[in-house]
Amino acid sequence: MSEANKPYDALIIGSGFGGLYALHHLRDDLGLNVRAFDGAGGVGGTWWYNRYPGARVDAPSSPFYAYTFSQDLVNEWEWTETQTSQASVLSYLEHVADRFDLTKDIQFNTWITDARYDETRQSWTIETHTGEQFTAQFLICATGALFVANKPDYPGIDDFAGECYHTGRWPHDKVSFEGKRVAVIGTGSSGIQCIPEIAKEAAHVTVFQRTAQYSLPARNRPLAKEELDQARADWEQLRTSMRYRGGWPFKTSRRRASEATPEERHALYEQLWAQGGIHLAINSYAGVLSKKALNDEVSEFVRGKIREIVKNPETAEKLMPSYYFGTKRLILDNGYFETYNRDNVSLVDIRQDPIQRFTETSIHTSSGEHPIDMLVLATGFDAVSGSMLNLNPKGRGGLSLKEKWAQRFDNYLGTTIAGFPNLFMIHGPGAPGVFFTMPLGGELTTAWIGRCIQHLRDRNLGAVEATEDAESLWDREINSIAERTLYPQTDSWYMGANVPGKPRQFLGHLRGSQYFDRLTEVAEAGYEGFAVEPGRKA
Ligand code: N01
Repeated sequence: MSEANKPYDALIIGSGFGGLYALHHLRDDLGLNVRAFDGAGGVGGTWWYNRYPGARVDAPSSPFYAYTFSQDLVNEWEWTETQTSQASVLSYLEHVADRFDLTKDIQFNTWITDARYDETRQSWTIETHTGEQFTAQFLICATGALFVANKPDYPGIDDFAGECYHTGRWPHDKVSFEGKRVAVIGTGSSGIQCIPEIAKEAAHVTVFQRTAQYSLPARNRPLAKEELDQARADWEQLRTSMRYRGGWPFKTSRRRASEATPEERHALYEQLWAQGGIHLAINSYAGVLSKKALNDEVSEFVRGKIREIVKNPETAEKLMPSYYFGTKRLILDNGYFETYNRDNVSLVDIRQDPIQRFTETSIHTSSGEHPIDMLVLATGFDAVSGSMLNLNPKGRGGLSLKEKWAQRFDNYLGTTIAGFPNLFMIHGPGAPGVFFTMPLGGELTTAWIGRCIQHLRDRNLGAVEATEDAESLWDREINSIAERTLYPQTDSWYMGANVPGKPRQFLGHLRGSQYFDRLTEVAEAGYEGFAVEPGRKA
């Protein structure tokens, strides 16, 4: 029997952290017949594509940005730095794929061009770019929260004749910057990670900045053997802490700002800045992301640090962020602001001096022409909803996801969608996604999906589908959490504000631990908010 004609229980799209674990759990723990697909030539998802120089996990990661489910895996993998590099995460995922014998069930270099639900057969059929079809009762979309590249459409940009790379689609062959005049557009995590590395080699780097950013020193360093051994010894307890502390094993501060003097607060900010990582955001005082006055104080502290680091006062002023600290993804850098002290780096604030057009060899802004040899687009992604819309599955009655999500990304629990029975998303809109450690978040979501599938199988049920009422209540639930914070007041990819024309909606669940409690409650209440259908095949 050809692979395409085999009867599958579940099909998985994507082989990043989410898809790999889904394959392992559904196949090896639940005994389902599963096949996975990936458009890339290997496993890794985000880590397969984002190979730009300086790419690292944007959190104090090792050994926590990793799978938690296997103590043996934890014991055998040697993390070497506190802020893991892309190459290291990718090697780890390749190791996981080998160790759990996952690769044999993944079809690489395969784009899924269509996915349709058959109401009579209660199953999904997907089609690949070569015309092969596969059918299964369940479709698991591990398509990636940060996958679809956001590319600016400045007049003439396609006329540019030099090398052009998007950070999220970086080539596998080495890119040389030597002797080149490089333009970088975008100063999110990707831009801020790659600019210092490109500047070390290029003749000149011109950064085109739309929004000045808060970025904190990563203070990346070698991970001591004793630290790693301690984490291994305490793994079960750390894993539980991560589950109940928003994805990381660190305690967040409950200190009250009102109980400290301004001088004491400043001294604490200094100490946390020196410590590096995300400590300034999570370990200063309670409410940095919800109380304006406190947020203003922390914002001003970081602006002061930028002024201290950047020697040219005019450049420093252009680098002053003005949105609420932490309401865009916090960035950890390795010498970003220091890079502006180099002679071969200059900064264009495109809010003051907008990009007007491209030519074959240059970028024109309102103040003049910038001749360049290479263009690096660090302009981010159509985040969270983009990869699902790219797949555009067709659900009940042929309803396409593009139609369903034309105005709002309605879903239930960030993982299911009314009108799309038996389809599950990992890290969909409304799930904690980047607000939790993504590998662990993927494991917990997959465990819930597996439990739901088992529930159906044990009862000979053929389909499970979120109700529209449950979607509305869910939408209110996650938005009411976001509205208690300063996040919705900032234009960010969290709000869909980075992509022209995208509906404005908060795209994540801010309380990951509470979210996973909700998933358990829903399951224990007999899958509250879902309609089920008896199986028709038996
Ligand atoms: O993308 P971004 P990113 N003209 O959207 C600018 C994760 N990540 O790839 O702020 C000019 O953050 C845009 O400007 P503005 C991480 O979660 C993870 O850097 O919208 N500029 C911004 O400066 C991160 O948050 C790791 O005004 C334009 C930049 O481009 C997420 O990926 C490592 C523009 C885009 O910043 C995305 O980061 C790196 C235009 N038309 C990233 N359009 C890991 O650790 C956009 N910009 C896994």
